[in-house]
Amino acid sequence: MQAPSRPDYVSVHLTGQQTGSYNNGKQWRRQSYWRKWKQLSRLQRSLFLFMLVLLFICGLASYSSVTKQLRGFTVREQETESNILQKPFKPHALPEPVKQGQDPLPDQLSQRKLSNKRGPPVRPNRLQKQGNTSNILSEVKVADIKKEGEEERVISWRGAVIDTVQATDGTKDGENKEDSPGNRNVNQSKVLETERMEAVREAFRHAWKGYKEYAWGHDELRPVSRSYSEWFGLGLTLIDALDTMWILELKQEFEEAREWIASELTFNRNVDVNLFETTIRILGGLLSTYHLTGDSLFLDKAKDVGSRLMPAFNTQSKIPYSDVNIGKGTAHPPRWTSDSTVAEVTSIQLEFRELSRLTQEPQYQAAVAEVMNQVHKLEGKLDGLVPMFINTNSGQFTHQGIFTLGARADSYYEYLLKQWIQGGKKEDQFLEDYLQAIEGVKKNLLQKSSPNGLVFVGELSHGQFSPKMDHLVCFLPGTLALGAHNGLPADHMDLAKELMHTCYQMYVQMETGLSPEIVHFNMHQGSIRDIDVKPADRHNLLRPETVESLFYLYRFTKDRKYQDWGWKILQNFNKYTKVSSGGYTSINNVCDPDYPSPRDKMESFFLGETLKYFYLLFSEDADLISLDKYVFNTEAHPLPIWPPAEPQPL
Ligand code: DMJ
Repeated sequence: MQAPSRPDYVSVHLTGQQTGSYNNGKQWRRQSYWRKWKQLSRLQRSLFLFMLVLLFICGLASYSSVTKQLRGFTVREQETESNILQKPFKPHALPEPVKQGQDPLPDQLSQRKLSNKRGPPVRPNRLQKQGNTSNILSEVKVADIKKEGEEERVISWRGAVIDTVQATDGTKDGENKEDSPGNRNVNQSKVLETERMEAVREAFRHAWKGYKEYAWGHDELRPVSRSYSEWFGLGLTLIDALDTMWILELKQEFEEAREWIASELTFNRNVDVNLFETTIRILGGLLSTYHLTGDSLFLDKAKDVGSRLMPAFNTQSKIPYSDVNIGKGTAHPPRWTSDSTVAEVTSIQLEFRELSRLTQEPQYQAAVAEVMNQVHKLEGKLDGLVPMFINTNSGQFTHQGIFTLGARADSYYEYLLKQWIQGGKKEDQFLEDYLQAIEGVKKNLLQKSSPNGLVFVGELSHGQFSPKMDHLVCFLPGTLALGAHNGLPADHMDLAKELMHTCYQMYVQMETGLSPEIVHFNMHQGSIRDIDVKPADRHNLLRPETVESLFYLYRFTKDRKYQDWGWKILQNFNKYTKVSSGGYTSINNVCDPDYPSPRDKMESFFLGETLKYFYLLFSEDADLISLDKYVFNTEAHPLPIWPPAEPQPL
């Protein structure tokens, strides 16, 4: 083959390595390119080099984005069943874009009004039937979650006191700037309402899937190990979740649970149960489900368990023991003390009072009223604030001088107000004790943090103030708002809003956007951040209190920022606590988004309370469990407010 005629290749022969035949070898070509390069002018060479550098930079930029994508794929491919915590989800398929004004779920919206009366749930569950639609919806939501989660990460590092809504809003409650989420038009609001309520139903279904598969009929799901734990051995989660399923219109799930109660549940068991926990979760859950459904099965079970709890009151002082054996009919205090917890003995009243009203048997109400009367008269309070322990022999407060609105005292205050509301606002003693206690909180426990002035409720120990606040205290904004709604002073609502803001900050200032169990507020001038968290307090148990308060605040103010705050919290529960095989788990470390460290437990109140309050928060229907007709017990089980004319059992 002849070499092509290229005059500048003549020099090829200078190498002395060519054989005369055509040679397109590398070296040959290199040399002729070099000759060509030398023949170019300086300007041409500079231009050429410039182009090369430009190409190199562009190449580098696109390389990094491609590798990022590739890395994403690899990670996703590696996500096997053994990956325990569900990672932020990327949608595989996007749904049709929603046109303006178009409702993506029209039939769902048209049937939005939910029944809270007796009878089966009225809304045919379209999404339940159409599994695909549901999946797509969930994908969109999780895509949003990812987006919003990322934004949040930017603003929510510890120390930065910024909440996105307020920072961009800057207006007072209810006054929203044009582009703020609070100023949605009617269509946007409906779409959001549907999407968010459906997201809660989806979360419930996911939690239920885990419970059903790995813990059916047992107390609590251990979602990570795909097993269960027993506390009382009474199907605690199943009973706690009953009315949530009814309210969320999860008919099939509800029917399965009802079937288990009808055929499997027996309280005739040789087992020690905690009086308070059994009352608020089981008795409360059965009573509220009876009211919502009208199904006498639940009332029969409520009577059964209620009567089996009564031996707890057989004490010298009539202050009940903490533990009862519901099979043997015996009761006792914990092994190490004859004390009971004040919150426990004063937060069983709504349920026992209702049991008396329904059965017309006065002993239940009489027993719990006796406790309230005694506590009302006791020495050792500080401006209406109560100590944390009470002795079952003497009937006196013990461990005096320590005051908190958190663990061991919290729901005492809640039940003062709620008993007053339940009984038709006639029992003045409850109101007086409640009002006095709130003044006591203001005087002794309320402080502001530094540098940003977050209002918080601390603790007092023998006159020494501690800026420690349990997440449990976040029930207080909701309770204060409920009181204001029922005619109590307007400044209760002001305080509710301030504390609500603080409770939300307890979430957004953490790296995961989830609150720890306990925080400490900084009070000294020159602090860099308002909130500190001790290593031992970094866990999150999927508790409901903040969501509960957001629900009350939204119902009474209609300020959508509360819904938006709740939405962010739900997204973070999905992001950091959802377990891929089903269920949600408590976590050990809200400060580590890379490894929140699952605790392998889904508390029953996640289904009984947290998800229920999320659903009610996102609903625009104020008649869905109207707060003028129902009062929620401390486990989020709605009990009816007694009709005014009805004769009381006592
Ligand atoms: C629930 O059992 C109740 O809300 C109780 O009053 C406090 N603790 C849990 C939820 O955090």
